[in-house]
Amino acid sequence: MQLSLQGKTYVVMGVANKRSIAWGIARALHAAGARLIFTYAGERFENEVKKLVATLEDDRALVLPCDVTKDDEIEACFAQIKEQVGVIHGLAHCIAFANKEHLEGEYMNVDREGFLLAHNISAYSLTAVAKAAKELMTEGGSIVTLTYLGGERVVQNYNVMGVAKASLEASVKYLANDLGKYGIRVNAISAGPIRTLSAKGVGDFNSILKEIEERAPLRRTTTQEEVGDTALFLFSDLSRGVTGEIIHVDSGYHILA
Ligand code: NDP
Ligand code: N5H
Repeated sequence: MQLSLQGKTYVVMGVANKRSIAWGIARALHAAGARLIFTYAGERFENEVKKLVATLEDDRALVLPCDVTKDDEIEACFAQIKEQVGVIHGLAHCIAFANKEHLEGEYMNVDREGFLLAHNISAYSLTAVAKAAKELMTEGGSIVTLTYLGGERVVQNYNVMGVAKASLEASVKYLANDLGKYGIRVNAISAGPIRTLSAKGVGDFNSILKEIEERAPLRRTTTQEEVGDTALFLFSDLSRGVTGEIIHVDSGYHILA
């Protein structure tokens, strides 16, 4: 059965290029007939995002700037969305950032500024955009964010991002509790490693992928399509009883010792 999200509108935050997990989610939502609104952080990727969105050939799609470190940009972005579409039914938060030098060596080497930057962009931003999105989710809604196993366990080099993901996962639960009374659900997908722009330059990504292929129960690495399809489930009524949940889409790797 093909799920239909005909007549529903979703905000997708965090497409940088065609490899982005956000783009996998967007394709799944688009295939189900949803209307999509894309947000991007800086001018750096504006053209890339606009080019990609054009390939959807959907003239209802919108592309708006939204740097999540700036309250005024979040406010302006959701004011635009309100003006142009009114009601939204869901939001995909696919955003994270930490300084490269804090993603190697010992966690302890992070400084105050780097710690706060990672938490600001990768964790607080979910709460900031959930607050803004709530106002437009007048028919109920579903918010989905992305996390990684390194938020639950120590994974070499993930460091400050792991601490930020732990905060993000706790935020999912507190937000789910706050927003449940408005019919808004909040969940996270904990994805297995996928080669994206963020993962680029990460030392030894090949050996991380090889370990998954050799040891994960499903003996293969995670794809954008697998994450996209789980997001589609979380955005649809099929998951109407699910909130505050962290769903692992990682070939089962997280169950291993
Ligand atoms: P991408 O590099 O494709 O996406 C990261 C996105 O974060 C970019 O689109 C970037 O926007 C956005 N971003 C960074 N800073 C800001 C900001 N200040 N305001 C708004 N957006 C910002 O990588 P992924 O698709 O891999 O990452 C998406 C999510 O998935 C992240 O939360 C990541 O932690 C998570 N994840 C990734 C895994 C993987 O293996 N790839 C595994 C598990 C989780 P811009 O390009 O416009 O700067
Ligand atoms: C254990 C690992 C490998 C080591 C850690 C990787 C952490 C990655 C997450 C963050 C988001 C990467 C990051 O911030 C990179 C930036 O410093 C530099 N890159 C950029 O600025 C690019 C151009 C833009 C688009 O990136 C962002 N984020 O804006 C984890 C891996 C096995 C899995 C993984 C890669 C997880 C994850 O959370 O992404």
